Amino acid sequence: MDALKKEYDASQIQVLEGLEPVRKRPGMYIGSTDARGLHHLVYEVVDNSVDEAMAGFCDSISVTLKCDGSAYIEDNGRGIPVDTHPKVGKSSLEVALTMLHAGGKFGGDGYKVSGGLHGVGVSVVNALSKKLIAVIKRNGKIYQMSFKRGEPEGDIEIIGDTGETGTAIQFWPDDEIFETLDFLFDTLKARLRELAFLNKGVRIAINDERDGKQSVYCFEGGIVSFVKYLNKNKTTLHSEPIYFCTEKDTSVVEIAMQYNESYNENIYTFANNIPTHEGGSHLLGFKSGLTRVMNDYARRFGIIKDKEENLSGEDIREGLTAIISVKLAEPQFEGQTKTKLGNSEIRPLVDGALAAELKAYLEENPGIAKEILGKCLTAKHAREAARKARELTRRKSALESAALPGKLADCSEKDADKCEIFIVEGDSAGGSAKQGRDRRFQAILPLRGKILNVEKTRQDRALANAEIRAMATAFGAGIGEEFDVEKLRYNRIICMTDADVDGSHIRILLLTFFYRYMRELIEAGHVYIAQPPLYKVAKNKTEKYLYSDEALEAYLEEIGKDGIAIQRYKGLGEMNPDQLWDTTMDPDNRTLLQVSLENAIEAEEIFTILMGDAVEPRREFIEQNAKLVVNLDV
Ligand code: 0RA
Repeated sequence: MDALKKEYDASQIQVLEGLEPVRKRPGMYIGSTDARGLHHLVYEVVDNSVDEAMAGFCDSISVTLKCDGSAYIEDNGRGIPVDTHPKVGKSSLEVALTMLHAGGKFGGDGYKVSGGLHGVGVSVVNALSKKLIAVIKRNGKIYQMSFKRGEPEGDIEIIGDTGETGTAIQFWPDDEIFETLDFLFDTLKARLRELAFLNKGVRIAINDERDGKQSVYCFEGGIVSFVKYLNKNKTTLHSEPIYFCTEKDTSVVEIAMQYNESYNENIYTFANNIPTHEGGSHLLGFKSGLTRVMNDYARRFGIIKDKEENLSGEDIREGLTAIISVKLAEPQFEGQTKTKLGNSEIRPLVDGALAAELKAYLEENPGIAKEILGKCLTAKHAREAARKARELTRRKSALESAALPGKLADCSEKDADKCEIFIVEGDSAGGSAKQGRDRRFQAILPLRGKILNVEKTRQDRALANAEIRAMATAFGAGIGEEFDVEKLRYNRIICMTDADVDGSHIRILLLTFFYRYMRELIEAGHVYIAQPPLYKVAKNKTEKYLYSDEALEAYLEEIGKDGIAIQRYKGLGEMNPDQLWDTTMDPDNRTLLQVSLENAIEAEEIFTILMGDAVEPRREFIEQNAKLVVNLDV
């Protein structure tokens, strides 16, 4: 990373303005003031520490969640400078913490690679904290300075001597700004692990003093370890990922890739450690280079015949897991969510580097090359079959004037925003649901038997499956590559399954199907899980439904155990239509869980664990599958 090292002094910090705008419009600087924004505060500080690591001055970062609600982030970098800033006459530390900086953290070429999500710097964290304490070890001394809602509480002080260097920032997020102050260990952990993968050799620890949970990450293999981690529950085609790192001018391109036997493409891209969900120039370069080199090789060795068409990009990426990580001086983030890398010079750089490296790899490993290309060829044939199957479906439905599935009980309302569809397992529960529903806006689609496990099925067979076709036609938004969320006929898709192990299995099969074939459905928050009651407790003339074992216990505690009758519901079918409406379907009474996709890497892991070949991790997971969902009253 030598290309990125730059000498730095305080005068290179570009000063712009005070922090009032941050407190006035926090969303502009950290995206939102909900849980997501709250966690961004931690990321912002950590990103600064990671920048120190990228510049080669820091190899250990720790995050501690304190019992008093604060977050404490410490690193062993050079320490934020404390010398007097020539232009402002204040310490650089005070400037860094109380002033907003132009176009990213530091202007000019003072400090080139900047990670922070919005590149806004620690001053934003300070502005949005009711209290912040910075402790700097530098020049043989320990300095400390405290702030309240962004304002200094006194001068910078020397509080001791030290032979070490580093920065420690402790902050208490402001309850006047944030809707929630609860840091989530798992959320932070996932991002810190990602950062540790992306920055090899940097030790990143998280320690939750509220409940004693802790994790430490340090990966000597960097993104090679990342790819192995992503493939850990899969069968791979070659034991070591293909890896290379290329530097040009001030840019660095690092790629690790490994094929597995699954049918999924699993590529994650980053620019300066920031996930680029919308892709961009680095991803385009990767794809074009990959497609060209694979086709060239396949032609040269007669794997595809002269008269045959080329392999498509999708054929080549089936079963491919890859990490593309670029680091560059001035990243341009574009797209709707500002997660698309715009820098056009990166595309040829990635394309060229990948082409050269991969070509050499294939030539040196002819056995692996043959395996990979054999898989690409199978994918090509399956895709051709799938296309035929899709065309058949489309022609057929055109003939039948886009007939809805026979077992769908549709609603009368046509405005998707008002409509919901219950996916119900089995005919008997389907019957109760059909009778109990409000037919104006609630549709019911009963599914028969087990849903196909799409994780183990190629697309052509999945698309031929009757239950899958019924869902696709009922939703009306297409499937797979053609899925278009705008065409959805119901904006709430509600999985209503029994509250037992079978029910949860069916639910996971459904979610897997949505995730693989209609991912936007989940991303846009259209998928929900109904919560049927587990118990009915009757005493004298009162009846009460309870939705969990804890709720049952608490209730029994409250009313006493004399003269009561407890009914345990094993399935939806045991409830009559009125009961099903009252407890599970009535928007005024029910609780729905909304399925969310916060972290794609974790979701990927979950679906692989659940639906892949290994049995034990699956059993463990199903028992606590609530991890996938967040509670939300609708
Ligand atoms: C500006 C300049 C230098 C380091 C930093 C900022 C810095 C900021 C943070 C925030 C958290 N940890 C940090 N570590 C370092 C370089 C100073 C030099 O040239 O010695």
